[in-house]
Order: sequence, then C-alpha cells, then structure tokens
Amino acid sequence: MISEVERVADISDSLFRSQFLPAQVPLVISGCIEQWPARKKWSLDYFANQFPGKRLRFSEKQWNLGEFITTMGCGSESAPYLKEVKIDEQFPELMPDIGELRFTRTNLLTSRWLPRSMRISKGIKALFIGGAGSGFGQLHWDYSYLHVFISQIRGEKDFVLYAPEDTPYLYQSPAYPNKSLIEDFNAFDQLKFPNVAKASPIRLTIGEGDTLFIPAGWWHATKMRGTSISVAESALDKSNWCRRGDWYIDKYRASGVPEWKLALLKIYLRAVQPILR
Ligand SMILES: O=C(O)CCC(=O)C(=O)O
Repeated sequence: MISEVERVADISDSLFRSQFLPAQVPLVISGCIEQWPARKKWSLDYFANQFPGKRLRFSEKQWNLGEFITTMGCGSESAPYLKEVKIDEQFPELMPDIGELRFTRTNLLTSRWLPRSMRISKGIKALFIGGAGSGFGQLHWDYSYLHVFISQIRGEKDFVLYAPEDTPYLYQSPAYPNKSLIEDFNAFDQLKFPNVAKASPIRLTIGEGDTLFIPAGWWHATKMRGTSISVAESALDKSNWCRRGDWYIDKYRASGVPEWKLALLKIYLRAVQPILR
C-alpha cells in the first residue's frame, strides 16, 4: 500500500499509460492544464461579474450563483459547496474555457464499443466551487467504478484518500456500496465509527494547476481552506472497463435481466477489452 501520493510534472499520455496507470494508485500531475483559458479567466470575481443571476441546481436545491458567492466563504462546517454541476448541461457557457486533458482524450464513456446503456455522453465534466470550511465530506468512490481527474483552477483543496483495501474499515453503505455510511468525513464521531482508526488515510493538498488522478474504487473526501474552483472529469479506459462492466451486470441482474444475456455481455466486454486504449 502507498503512504503518499506521487507528484509528477506535466507528463505525456503515453508515459501516464505505461508507467503510472497500471499501478492504479492516485497521482498528482502538475502543469497539464496551463493552456485552459479557465486558468487565466476564472476567479470568484469573474463568476460574480459574468453570471450574477445564473440559476444552478446542486445539493438538491436551486441556487442563484451571485447569492451563493456572497455566502460561500463563511468558514463554518456548514458552508455551502457548489458541487457536481454538470458543465455541459447546466453551465455550457463555460465549456470553451476548459481544454482537453490529454489523459482522457479517448475517454471510452462515449465509445461505440460500449453497449449503449453503459454510455455517458453528457455531464462527464463537473464544476466545484467552495470557500473555507466547505467540502465534499461524504467519503465515496466514483459511481460505477469510474476514474476521476480533478483539476484545480483556483485555490487549494485538501483530500483524504483511502485505498480499496481499507474498505472493511470505512462503513460501506449496503444500499450504496460506493458511499460510506459516515455522512461527513470532515466531522464525525470517532467513538461511533471506531474501525476508521484501523484504516490508513492518505492526506494531500492540490494547488492551482494540479490535476489529481483518483483511480476507480479509491475512497475520497475533500475540504476547502479558502476559495477553490475546480473541474472533475469522469473517465473510462481499458483499466476500469471490465470492472465497470461487471458493476453494470450486477445492476442488470438485480433488475431481472436473464442470466444468459448477462453471460453474453460479460464475454463481449472481455473480448473487446484487449483492443481498447
Ligand atoms: O472536488 C471535490 O470536492 C470532490 C470531487 C469528487 O469527489 C469527485 O468528483 O468524485
């Protein structure tokens, strides 16, 4: 098991794939988003001035962006966090400001090799804005065993990560296996959840221009020290293809799809995996 996350300067996609991806451990890559217009343009003032009346939906509520910005930095544990806002659906004006990540250029989520019901064509990139005290406190791994690349545009963000091997100590929800039963990992009663002490947290902070790669199945939660603006991109590649496929197969089984169909799907997914990137 690793005890800290390796940091590398801007690396090529082929180096990422050959040297880092096979280990399936988190990695910070710095400097790979410097060409994104967002790196020069985005700040709280930019959002407040350009989109003061923008209506957005997050945390199961409707928000006004201007009002959110005036209240977000209150520093308390209950500070609101603009999270998981699907940029192409809710904030398409921002799409030109986000460039490509070379590591997700061939994101298989939209691939024709993927059965249609497993494809995701919208909402792959999400916006997160928060101030001191806010965060994504719910420890989780990304739905359906997707990888995620989190690129920090402004400010810093603190992460706590746990390896998949720590799952037995993290109070995995029986109903939602990618979530912990501990709702806020930034403030919970250690006496109520004593097994967490047996797990090995990996803490790190990412700063402006950093991209954190979190592989499928790695638990994570976040907290902000001050203003933070970032973009997260979900990703499917050869390395999480079969695992994600099996996750869907379990879901299809639970909804009554016959076993012979599931067996064929499994054979198909394994047959095409070797030819993918
Ligand atoms: O950036 C954050 O605060 C949390 C992002 C996250 O957990 C995710 O995209 O899976």
